[in-house]
Amino acid sequence: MSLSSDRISPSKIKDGLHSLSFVREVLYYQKTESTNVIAKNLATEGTKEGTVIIADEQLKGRGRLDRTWLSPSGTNILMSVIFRPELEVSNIFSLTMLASLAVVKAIKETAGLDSRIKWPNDIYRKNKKIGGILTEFNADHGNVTFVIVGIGLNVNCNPLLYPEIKDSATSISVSLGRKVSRVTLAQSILGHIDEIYRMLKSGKRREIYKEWIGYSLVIGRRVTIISSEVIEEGIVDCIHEDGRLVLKRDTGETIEVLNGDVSLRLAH
Ligand code: BTX
Repeated sequence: MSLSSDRISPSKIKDGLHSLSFVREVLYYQKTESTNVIAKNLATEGTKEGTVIIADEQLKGRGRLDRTWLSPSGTNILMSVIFRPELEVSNIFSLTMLASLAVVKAIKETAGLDSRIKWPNDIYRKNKKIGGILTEFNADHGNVTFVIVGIGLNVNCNPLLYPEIKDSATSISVSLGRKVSRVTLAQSILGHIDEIYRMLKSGKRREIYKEWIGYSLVIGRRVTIISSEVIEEGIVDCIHEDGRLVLKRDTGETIEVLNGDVSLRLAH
């Protein structure tokens, strides 16, 4: 596939999305600080849900806890979506679930590859990170006013070029041995977002959760969880619908780890 055929443009993306009720507008930036920052600013100004911001390059791509999201220009999917769900803050994890499920399904649909979800927000291919979700929100009296779901997916990049992630990351093209169309992938992700969001709005949160949990990389696995200064080790017993992870320590005692300031490593 030539690079020019993989250029992202709003019209190319929107062309394949006629039947989607959710996607209202696609905004494209060749280079920006972070699509999540743009989306947050737009949402604060009142921009409607279904607005999608896509960039070819981010100067300050962000992960959780102010970490950096790396992505060479013009190779990957860097996308943020504005939602205005009728949701209590305690259910905000539903949007992270929705996005990770949409990404896993799109990878399968477009590239034929299996991937899994590593709680709380990462997409893994075998034991390497291929994508991540950054969910940020604004609330008023316990009710969500908007949610920004940022999606970073390694599509055609070679993670070996970045010393920081060369051992821990992979991409679709590395897994597949050939490049794939970012436009097709982005359309597929948005298609699945549309479908899953409709399920969420019609009260099918439990069904989304059940499907999401089926893709979990960590359930039943021995893990080390680093949460702030505290390190916990044990077997992942379950993950609740609201994102709480239940870890069984070797003593048999179970503890809950909340979504948020938690990173998780698979133990050897
Ligand atoms: P995270 O905090 O789980 O992951 C960030 C960590 O992942 C980094 O500290 C680094 O170790 C590693 N990492 C950085 N870049 C990559 C990469 N390309 N592939 C694999 N591993 C990497 C995950 O945060 C959430 C990332 C969301 C990114 C999207 S891109 C569009 C939107 N805009 C924005 O600024 N962020 C989101």
